[in-house]
Amino acid sequence: MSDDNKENAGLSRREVLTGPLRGAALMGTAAAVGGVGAASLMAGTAAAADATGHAVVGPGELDDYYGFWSSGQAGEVRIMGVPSMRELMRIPVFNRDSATGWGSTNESLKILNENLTDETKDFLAKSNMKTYDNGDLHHPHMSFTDGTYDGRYLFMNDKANSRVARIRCDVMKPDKIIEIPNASDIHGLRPQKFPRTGYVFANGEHRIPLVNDGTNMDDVAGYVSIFTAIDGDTMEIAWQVMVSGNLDNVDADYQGKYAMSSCYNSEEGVTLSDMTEAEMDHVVVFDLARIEAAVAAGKFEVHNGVKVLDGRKEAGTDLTVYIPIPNSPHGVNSSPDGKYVMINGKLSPTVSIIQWDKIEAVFGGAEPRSAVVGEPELGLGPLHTAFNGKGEAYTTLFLDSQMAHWDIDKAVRHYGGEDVDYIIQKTDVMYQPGHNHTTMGETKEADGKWLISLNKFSKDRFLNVGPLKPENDQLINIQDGALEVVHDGPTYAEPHDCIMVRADIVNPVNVWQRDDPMWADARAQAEADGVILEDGHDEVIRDGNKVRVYMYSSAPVFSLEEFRVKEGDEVTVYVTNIDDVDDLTHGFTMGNHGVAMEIGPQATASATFIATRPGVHWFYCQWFCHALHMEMRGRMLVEPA
Ligand code: RUQ
Ligand code: CUA
Repeated sequence: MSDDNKENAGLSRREVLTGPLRGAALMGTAAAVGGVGAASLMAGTAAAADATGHAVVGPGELDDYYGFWSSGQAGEVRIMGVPSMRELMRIPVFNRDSATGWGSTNESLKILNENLTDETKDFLAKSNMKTYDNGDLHHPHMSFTDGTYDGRYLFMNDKANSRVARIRCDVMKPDKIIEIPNASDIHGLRPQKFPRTGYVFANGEHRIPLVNDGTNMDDVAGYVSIFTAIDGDTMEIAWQVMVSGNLDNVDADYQGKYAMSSCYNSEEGVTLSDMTEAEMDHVVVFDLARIEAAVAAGKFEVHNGVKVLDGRKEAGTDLTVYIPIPNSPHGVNSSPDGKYVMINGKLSPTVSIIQWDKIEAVFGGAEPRSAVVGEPELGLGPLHTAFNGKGEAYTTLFLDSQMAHWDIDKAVRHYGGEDVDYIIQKTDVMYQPGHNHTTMGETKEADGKWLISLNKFSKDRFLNVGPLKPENDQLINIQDGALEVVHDGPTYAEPHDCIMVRADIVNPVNVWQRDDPMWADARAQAEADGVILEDGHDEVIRDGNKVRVYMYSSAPVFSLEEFRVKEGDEVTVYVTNIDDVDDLTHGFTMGNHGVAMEIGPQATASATFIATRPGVHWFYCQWFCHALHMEMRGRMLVEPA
């Protein structure tokens, strides 16, 4: 691979095959491309549909969209190609990962642990845990500028351990993970759309005592849920607001004025029958300017270092308004024209259409339901709504296992008393859809090309794999007004939500920059030890019983073929990959020590372990890198104490 690249003077094979030189290059590399026909290689990248409507992205062709899929309780983000639905990459975030060493390298542990609360650090230490091993990642969303994706970051929640993470889109790795104090179990998460992100809004779902230290556990009425605004640039918490009801999902408007969250359990009960008693629950609207003014005026209490304001219903402050919505609303989805926000009924067969520009009047004292301008009845179990940018919406019906396609304007007119039918069509999806999404559908650039249905059950659709069945993702072509399922494929737990982003917006690098902040600590330590990481030199530094082993990798060798330590030493191995070739990732696995790490081209990675096992231990490269990859190994010799 490296040789091909060098031969073509820095052009990747793809550039050669699709660029002006392709004729000549194809002749030269015909043997290398093997069974793939030259015609298909030259066919360009546009995804088309074949005669039966199936999405066609031929071998070697690129997709039109990046899909960023969550994975629920698996804790990672997955990058998909849309419309081919090929899984392109997995990004470990809240989980631990054997291939990349996420959760065991020093670099990843720093990101996972440095922004946890002191209580959590204490809990982990007392539980003998290096970090949390699990996460529940529901909602991945990209940063926005001026109402559309800007390709800078992805943000996502962890419901399991009340965290919010950020992924850098240049390298597709997390760079910040923060715990949200005072809140319990972050569920809904959305970035501010306008003027930019700006804030990232995060819903603490479960109500807990505001100072949750065991002093008032039985005072259920005193529990609160907490809405958090995070500064997306610094990943610091800007402010929090106490709210009535259980915060579920959230979205922002296109003017930068409001965020809105759905709440179930307006009853504020703790049992299922308490929680579903009332006919109406509500959404809560946050007025960003009024909240910022209250922060500036000092109208907050500080808890765990965070400014907390009171936006509960009974507090009667001007920070929030509550709009009644039928029983247990769930998804909150702003329409791309900026006019409306859809509140999906869940236990009610309706979607409530709220008009953003009627909200200011509600803050001024108007009847809260006056902001509701439509309430179409769509079917059983509406959970989430997506848009085609042409005034039409698609709503998942969990209980009916259907997707309802409807006309927004007609639904509003129907609510106003006109006799119009707003349902355009419905199609079956298999089975029990939760989230859906359209290409660019949560931005002002919604393009109406593809719709995905993320189905919670697959039942008998695939070969039986035992009691635990996969879920089912279905891709639906919505380009010609039809609703045609063109892909139907199993997925592992649990692609809860996703976004689909036009490929030109996302521009990751191929090779790391040597001065990347990811390994700033390793660089600082190396400098203190008189080692220059990129110099291509190796060194073993002893510092009491701490041993720091610096080496570099260049296919197919590690610069050190052996190093010696003593039983009981704390060993840190730093590996710098000095190869600067696309796709030339090395690994470092220390046999029988639970240590493995990925080292991308031009990256440095490190891991620390205690050498308790006298004897010979082989380390090896676990990312296939060269014809002599198997030979890429060396020995750690641990002398008995
Ligand atoms: S919520 S299935 Cu966790 Cu995204 Cu609606
Ligand atoms: Cu280096 Cu395999």
